[in-house]
Amino acid sequence: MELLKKIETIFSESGIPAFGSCAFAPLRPFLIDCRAQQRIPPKAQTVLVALFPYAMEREAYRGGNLSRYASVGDYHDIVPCYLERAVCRLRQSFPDEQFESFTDNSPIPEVRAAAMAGLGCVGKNGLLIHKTYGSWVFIGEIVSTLSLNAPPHDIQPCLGCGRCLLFCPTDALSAEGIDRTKCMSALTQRKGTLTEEEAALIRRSGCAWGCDICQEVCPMNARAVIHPLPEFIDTFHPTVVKNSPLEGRAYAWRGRNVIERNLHILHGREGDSND
Ligand code: B12
Ligand code: SF4
Ligand code: SF4
Repeated sequence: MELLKKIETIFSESGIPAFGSCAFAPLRPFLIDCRAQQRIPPKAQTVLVALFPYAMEREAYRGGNLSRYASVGDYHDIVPCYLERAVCRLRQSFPDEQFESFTDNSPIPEVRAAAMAGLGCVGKNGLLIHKTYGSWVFIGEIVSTLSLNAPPHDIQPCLGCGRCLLFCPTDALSAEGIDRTKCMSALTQRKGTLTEEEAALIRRSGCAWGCDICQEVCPMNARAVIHPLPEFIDTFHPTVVKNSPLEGRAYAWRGRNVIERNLHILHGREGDSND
């Protein structure tokens, strides 16, 4: 308990607003096959999971053409700064232990890990829903050899109202989970030429990158506390136009062609010259 308190203090002093922990062993069968797996310490015992709220008030998105996660600076740049601050302090306090941080490009199935760390329930939309911030959080984690012997949390389901399934524009969600080939978020990130049907879906969504529908309709998000990290406030920009700088944005990783193809689908020639 003492140990957990100390770690909690380290996370909170690192500016991280929500923290939990779970054992590494039950996650092992679910690890995502990726290069970053090599960074997991061979004697990993614990996953320290952190949440990073990013949503602004609803009105702030009016007139924009980006999903909420893409409206703020790229979390692949921002979240690691927080995690590395915590890692530095952890290494000072526990010099004999190993700590490796990850976010998104991570072998850890982050929604599952966060739920097992007691940070919220898992929605039928496949997302982690925190009791204070709702699902508008990024997840990051530190895998460690430190042993906490924390009692495991059972994964809790959401309210189960089914609104996310009902409103998903492509029927990507079902009782079996998400069909990622159908998800609009994946569609906006796909390279190459889209079919007329796929282009029509993007046009209807009004979104040049990502999709928020299964979160917007979720009643568990209705009272989400809006308290984004300062770095997300500073980088908030809910609209992308042709020739917008890509650096530091979540839509940069697929290259300029993909985001500009989507803008062309959404705004036609007007989108092309809207700079
Ligand atoms: C690949 C990926 C995608 C793909 C595929 C999504 C998917 N869910 O498979 C695409 C491109 C579609 C995508 C879209 C989005 N993503 Co994404 N994605 C990932 C990534 C990199 C891996 C996901 C994965 O493969 N998980 C492993 C597979 C095997 O999990 P799974 O079998 O589906 O397991 C699920 C179920 O089994 C269920 N489950 C397990 N046990 C139980 C028990 C009960 C009782 C219940 C009910 C459910 C349940 O929960 C698990 C998690 O969803 C993660 C980061 C990571 N490393 O985890 C981010 C991540 C899940 N994405 C994230 C985000 C923000 C999004 C978008 C909201 C972005 C947007 N606005 O467009 C959308 C949301 C789409 C959706 N409804 O999921 C966040 C989610 C944060 C949160 N609050 O949960 C993550 C965690 C990234 C991060 N670091 O913050 N994503
Ligand atoms: S992000 Fe959009 S397309 Fe994907 S599951 Fe949610 S509502 Fe459906
Ligand atoms: S919309 Fe309903 S079913 Fe879907 S995640 Fe939210 S509470 Fe669960």
